[in-house]
Amino acid sequence: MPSDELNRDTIAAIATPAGRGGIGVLRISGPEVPRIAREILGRLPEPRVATFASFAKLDEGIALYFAAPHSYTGEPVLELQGHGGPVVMQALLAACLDAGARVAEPGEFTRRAYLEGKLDLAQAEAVADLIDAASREAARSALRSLSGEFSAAIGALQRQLVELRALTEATLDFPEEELDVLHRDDAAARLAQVQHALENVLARSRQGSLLRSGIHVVLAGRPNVGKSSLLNRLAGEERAIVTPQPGTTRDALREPIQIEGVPLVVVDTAGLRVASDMIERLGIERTQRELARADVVLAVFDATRGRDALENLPAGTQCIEVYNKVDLAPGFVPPAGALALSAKTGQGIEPLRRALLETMGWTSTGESVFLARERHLRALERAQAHLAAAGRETRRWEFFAEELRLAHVALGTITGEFSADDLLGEIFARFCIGK
Ligand SMILES: Nc1nc2c(ncn2[C@@H]2O[C@H](COP(=O)(O)OP(=O)(O)OP(=O)(O)O)[C@@H](O)[C@H]2O)c(=O)[nH]1
Ligand SMILES: [Mg+2]
Repeated sequence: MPSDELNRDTIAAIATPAGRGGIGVLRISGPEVPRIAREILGRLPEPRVATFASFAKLDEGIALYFAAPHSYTGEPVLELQGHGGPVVMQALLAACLDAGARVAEPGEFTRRAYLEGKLDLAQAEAVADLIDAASREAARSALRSLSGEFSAAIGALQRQLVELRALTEATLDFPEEELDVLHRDDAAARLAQVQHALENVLARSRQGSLLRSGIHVVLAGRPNVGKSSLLNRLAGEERAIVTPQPGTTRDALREPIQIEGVPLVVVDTAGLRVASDMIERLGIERTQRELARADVVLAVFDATRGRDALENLPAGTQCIEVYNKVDLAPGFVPPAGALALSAKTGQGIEPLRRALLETMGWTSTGESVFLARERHLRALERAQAHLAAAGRETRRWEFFAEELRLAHVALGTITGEFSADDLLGEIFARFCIGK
């Protein structure tokens, strides 16, 4: 269970973004909230009832009081919805600080919610992921994690492990030969079941992690092959300058796009050739840097000219070859594995979008995906390794049971059942203030 942080202060923060707004929300949480509420509002509002009040004569608006434990943090919470001007909100925050609260750190409200057992760690992370979601698909997955679907899947795996451990430990107490043989078959079958279930969770998590990260796709090719035109086509907007003159693009231009809700960043670059001037030379150096960082390279060729030699494509990076301007090359057949398209007419763009998703490892299985973080993937992989090790220990039950326990612990780090304090610091520091 999460460790408790005793002697909690009362924390306050402006929960709405900085600047002007129709409403500004100030949030306070902690043991001193009832007293501070009386000081600022003149009384403690009835819990969960929207109450119109004057806020320390600085503003007036709706006060909402949540008594512990029925609040976001599990502590007494007061939310003041006032007029969202920066001066008013700051003055109101100052009044709360004068009354004894301190300014909340990023993510501190959610951290308390976690410490109070309102959310587990995976759910707390989902709060930040929902706020930061780069696409609707990502938001939907984050909400699923927030509502506990991911944690429930982890919990189900853990229950299976506990059962198998209990059975095994019972066998340890009765080491008769017959029982041992019986258990060996049963244990192997049950272990295979857990492994299968874990693989399913891992696959769905790997898929979901794509929704978070935003894969970098870099367009590369000789000048004038139509890289910028292709970027514009994929973005659905005229973002990059296109001219018939080779060497138009000098700077790397990044454009966030979505394909089936999967976010990616497409980078247009200066065409690769021997530079004709210093600006172009610098541009081409940038292209090389972008290429070195790319998750996927789109090597663009001109279908009317065929394949150019493209040096310096990073080895080991996934690459899709496309032949552009097929509208000018009727009957053109691309080499095996390459795509033919026209940035001008849009012909062949759909297959390219599908190829991009496929190269990234996205498959629309129809099954819901988990918006997993790198941390979750590592933990699932650790659990997987321990289960594999258990599979090799069906003659030494102590070791078998120990591997199951280690797999259980690895899974427990996802929900925070087993967690280190530095991990908590790292996770919550990336939240926004007031959350
Ligand atoms: N017919 C036809 N013309 C195209 C197509 N794609 C691009 N072009 C034309 O080819 C020329 C170069 O296009 P750009 O998109 O600027 O090419 P680029 O690869 O970005 O060129 P640099 O920035 O100079 O490296 C422009 O005149 C475009 O209109 C296409 O699919 N069909
Ligand atoms: Mg260009």
